[in-house]
Amino acid sequence: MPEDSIDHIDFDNLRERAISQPLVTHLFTADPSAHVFDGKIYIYPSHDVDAGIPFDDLGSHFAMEDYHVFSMDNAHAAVVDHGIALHVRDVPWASKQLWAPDATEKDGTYYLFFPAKDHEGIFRIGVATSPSPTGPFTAQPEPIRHSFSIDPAVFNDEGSYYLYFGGIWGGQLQRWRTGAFQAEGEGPLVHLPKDNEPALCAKMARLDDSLLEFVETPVDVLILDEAGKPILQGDNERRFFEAPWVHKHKGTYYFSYSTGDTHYICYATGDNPYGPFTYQGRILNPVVGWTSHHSIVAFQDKWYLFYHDSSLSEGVTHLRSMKMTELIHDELGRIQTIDPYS
Ligand code: FUB
Repeated sequence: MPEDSIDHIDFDNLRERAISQPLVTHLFTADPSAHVFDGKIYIYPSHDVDAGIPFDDLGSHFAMEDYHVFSMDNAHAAVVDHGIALHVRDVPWASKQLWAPDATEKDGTYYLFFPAKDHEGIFRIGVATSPSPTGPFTAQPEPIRHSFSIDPAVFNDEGSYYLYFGGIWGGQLQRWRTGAFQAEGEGPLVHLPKDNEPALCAKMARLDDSLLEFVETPVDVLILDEAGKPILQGDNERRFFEAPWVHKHKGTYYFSYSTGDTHYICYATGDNPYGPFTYQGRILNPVVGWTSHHSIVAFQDKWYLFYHDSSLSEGVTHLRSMKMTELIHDELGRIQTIDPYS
């Protein structure tokens, strides 16, 4: 929901109509990536702060400096804040803007994947490791080789690990169309495809055994329409903007993502982790706040959507609160669209 429309919102009424409440209120948290490790839910969100930087289309106001990890013993349990898990000052290659992270586990080591701007102002993706799911995490001295842009999401497909990433506008994905970073040109629309051209795709690559490197050059995550044609850049209500996520349900791979300036979380399905994926529909209608970003996780016998909104901060786009609600796949595998306010 755009920031200029919040003047008319009755926030008391909106908070009453919300289908779920913030999981924590002592911090602002966003972009929640949830996983189940050893029978508990762990959440890896961004930690939103107000750095006094004005709103712009490049997301400069998202000036986050650290990550906290949260856990829940079950889907209804109290949320525990495990404190600072990683700070930007402890990441040698990074300068600022710790945006949406994700995590995974392999052989007893936990891996936190995170984007940040390097010392040249270019978004890269780093990895930090810990023997505990709650950290503290130790960052690798360099970002992942050949990584770029934002919003890493790691998907463990029965022991093969894939990293999905990317985001347009402030996430800089459009600046990598030639394979090298194009620094010249102002504003978020520079270097984007034309409206009648295929949309810019999220990227993905399989990780090597160490989970610290790609084994391949990142490839496009193609989203096709019902006729088998690539979704176009001008199709703002369906094209990829940011926040990729993959889950697998009954053998089908679900690629979900945010449409950014139209504020939907949508999904597409495929029969393998590389896609292509065919557009299916909306998972989440717009929340209060400009961004929408989610994760989807199975816990015990249910599926949950983790998401965020800005209702607690009364519409401040960069002060968001993570939430969760049940997500339903129907008998045909379609995801029921969720309305965040009833
Ligand atoms: O939290 C900063 C950015 O906002 C994320 O990386 C995007 O997905 C959007 O939620």
